[in-house]
Amino acid sequence: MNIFSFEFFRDLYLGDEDDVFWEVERECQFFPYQTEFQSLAEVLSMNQSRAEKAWYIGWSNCDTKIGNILRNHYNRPYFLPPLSESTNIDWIFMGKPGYGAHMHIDHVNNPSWQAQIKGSKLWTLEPVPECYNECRILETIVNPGEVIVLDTNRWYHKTLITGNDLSITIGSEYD
Ligand SMILES: O=C(O)CCC(=O)C(=O)O
Repeated sequence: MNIFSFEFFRDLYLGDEDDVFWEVERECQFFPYQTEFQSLAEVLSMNQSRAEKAWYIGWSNCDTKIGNILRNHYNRPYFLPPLSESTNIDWIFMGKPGYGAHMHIDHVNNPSWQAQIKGSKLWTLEPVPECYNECRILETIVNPGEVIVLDTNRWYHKTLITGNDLSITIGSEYD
């Protein structure tokens, strides 16, 4: 929690190894949500006046070298079974209070965990239509140091950054 910051990711991706970053740009998924950004590079190199306006983005790291550096800083969440394996792709979400991801459902292989590193994030979870009579909408705020575990294939979900701080989360699918 003391290491991951906007500056950490900026230096990691935009450092002097252009080839690493190019691979990230080519291969990795990038979610601009409601911003105009077309790439992670644009986000990490935005100027001060842009940084003060609204933004919320996410990306999956698919670069092995960067993945190894990230994983020097965290382990599998302690409450997952020892045989559970996280995929080697990290998901990172970052942005400012008042913004977040729209309501959606995923089509990924596994459930995922997501650790809140900085800032606080309100999650709203809606059951699939088949469960409307049995299941209710859930809301929870995830604070720094907390981890949410969720099957994003089964629960519609949206997020909203609350409080005053930039939100940074990192997570992975696991089986
Ligand atoms: O963390 C967020 O704001 C959105 C995460 C999300 O939508 C997802 O993992 O599918």
